[in-house]
Amino acid sequence: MFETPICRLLGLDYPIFQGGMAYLGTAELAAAVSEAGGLGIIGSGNCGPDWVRSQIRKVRTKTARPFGVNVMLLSPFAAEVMEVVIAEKVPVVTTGAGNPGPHIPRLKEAGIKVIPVVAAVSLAKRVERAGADAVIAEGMESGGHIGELTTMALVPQVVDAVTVAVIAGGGIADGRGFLAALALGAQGVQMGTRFVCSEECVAHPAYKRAICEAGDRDTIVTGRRTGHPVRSLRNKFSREYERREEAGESPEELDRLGIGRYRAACLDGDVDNGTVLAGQVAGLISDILPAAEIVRRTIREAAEVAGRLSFLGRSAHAPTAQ
Ligand code: TUI
Repeated sequence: MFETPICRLLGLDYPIFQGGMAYLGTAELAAAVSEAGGLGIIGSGNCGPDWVRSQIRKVRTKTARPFGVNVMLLSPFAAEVMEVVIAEKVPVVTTGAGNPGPHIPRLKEAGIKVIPVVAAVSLAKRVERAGADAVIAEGMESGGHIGELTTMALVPQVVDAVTVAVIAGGGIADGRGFLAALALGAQGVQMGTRFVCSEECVAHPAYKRAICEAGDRDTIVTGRRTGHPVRSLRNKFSREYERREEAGESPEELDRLGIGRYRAACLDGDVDNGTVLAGQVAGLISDILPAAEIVRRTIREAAEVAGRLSFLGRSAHAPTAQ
């Protein structure tokens, strides 16, 4: 069920991508998602080429299914990580936080499927021209670095603007979101925050707990002044950052304030003084599940919703009695 063309293109059972999250998208999580029939993705973040190579090799010891590597283009190691993914011939590369255009020809020559994350129609068109195989249209509901548009507005506009497959990301954590994304014209979804709250994710237990306890209005966007808006859970640090941002502190000072905060939250569990990157769906998530169960449940729920909607559709079109 829900076998869309992207499944055949990439060799997936289900069109469910795991977001390529820095520190949290490790070999364990990526392998579990891929083994369950989705697309697991190693998040390279700001990590160096040796770490990425070792994670790629680790995934290959755990699963023979296709997987991906996310290259975060603001990373000082982005070019070196590109060399590693090419040398290792990973099946799929996704990119984030920038325009991967210049890298696309070499990735394609290596037989790698390239699927950039875009937050606007303009970049979607540019990467399609440069040879991207599909795009992930990520709305500002998502955690981490975000654009300006919501998923509901962005996805259909990207669908109309390109001919390659579109995967929807941002604001999706269950089968309802999955089916809504398909209704918008997407061929699949990317989920990040939902997979943070999986058993295989290496996030500190306090990080997962903070997401499970969050409500609908518990995320905040900071960093608009620095040019890199980031969504995270509201906490002591984000409030302090917001206060300093509103007081007009310089982007340099603000950038300095943020150094090491994400690592502190996700690896050391300092969820008060660290940055807990999470999407608006944090309020929808209240349990930690095996990654395979997240994939299965999403598909099962989507099938149930599709059944209900098709029934509604039939009654809407039925001729009225008398
Ligand atoms: O990249 C992400 N999410 C991330 S990256 C990250 S690490 C980071 N930390 C602090 C500041 C900045 C980054 C944490 N979370 N998602 C994919 C994504 N890409 N969202 C939005 C974009 C995006 C935005 C603008 C992609 C391209 C773009 O414009 C590029 C251009 O040149 O037009």
